[in-house]
Amino acid sequence: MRWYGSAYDTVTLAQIRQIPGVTGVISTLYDAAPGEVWSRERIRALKEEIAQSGLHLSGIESVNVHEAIKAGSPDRDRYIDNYIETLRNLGQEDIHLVCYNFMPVFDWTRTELARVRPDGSTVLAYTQDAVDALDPEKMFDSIAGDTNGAVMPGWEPERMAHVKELFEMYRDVDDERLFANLQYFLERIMPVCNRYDIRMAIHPDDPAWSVFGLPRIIINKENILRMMKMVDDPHNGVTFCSGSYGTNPENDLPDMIRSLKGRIHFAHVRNLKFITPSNFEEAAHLSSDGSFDMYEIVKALYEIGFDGPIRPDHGRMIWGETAMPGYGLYDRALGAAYINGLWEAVEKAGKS
Ligand code: DNO
Repeated sequence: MRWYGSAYDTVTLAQIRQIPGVTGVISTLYDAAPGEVWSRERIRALKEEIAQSGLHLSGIESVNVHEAIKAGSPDRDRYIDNYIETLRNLGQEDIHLVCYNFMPVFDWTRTELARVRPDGSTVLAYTQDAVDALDPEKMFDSIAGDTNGAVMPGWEPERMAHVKELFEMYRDVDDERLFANLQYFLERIMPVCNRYDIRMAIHPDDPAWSVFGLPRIIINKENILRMMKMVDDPHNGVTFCSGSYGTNPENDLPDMIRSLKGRIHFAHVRNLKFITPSNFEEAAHLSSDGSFDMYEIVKALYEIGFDGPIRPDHGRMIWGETAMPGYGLYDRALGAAYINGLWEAVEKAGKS
């Protein structure tokens, strides 16, 4: 399960501990700004707090990448040096998985955070027309009212206050330039990843296409394989997020998983329901509630010998819960139980 830390999450470690089959959490220092060095003391305190609840810290989501690195600004080396120091500190504290993304300006993008479904649950949703009609500077304000008081990952108010300047940084950055900036970053961090055996797991762009004209590259099989070859080291790997790659119905999810054998270090498993190809809403994890065949996704992960952490992803808001959109307890707990059920079924079918 993803857990944002006791200062930010409405869900407690004690609650997570009681979800059957959940043994660990993926967490972060949520208040650390991109570019900041994480101290060993703070990492250790997070680890110990989690261990005291009977769980373990399975990895970090996310150590965010400073915009100067993504945009390739002249001061990027300073921020890469800091990133390397954070990785070294994580490695020395025995943490070996780091999820990050390389999306310019906005992390994941949704146009509604609480669309009501027929059963009264609410979900996050995306409509391309709504994005096209929106001034990017207003994007933050348009979602800020709907967050149930939570700071949404990737949508920190301090960063969003500078959206205009952030856009300016990317004026000359196209997809090719973004690939080159990613390569530069990875080549610089691989030595520390090798030394401490840290698996870097890039999160896909969500949705898997350009929004507001910004470049976006981690969107399909071709690009992700290009990225794997560009820095051909097993520590350069991916977070396979079904809900993000799945935003583009042309992405064949089980096929993508099979093509990434050995390079998927972390899996986010969730379902989406398409209304039209560019209008989708999130769904319960079950295949029958959305558009994906979840059995085939889990089967593909099993068949490639995936051995990293797997977690339920965004859940619906149900049973009157108030929490960070997508990150309540109840529906994610149902998702965890379902994924465990699929895994058991696939495993036993494989042995029979
Ligand atoms: C949204 C998440 C993303 C993800 C980052 C990884 O709910 O999936 O914010 O954690 O893109 O860096």
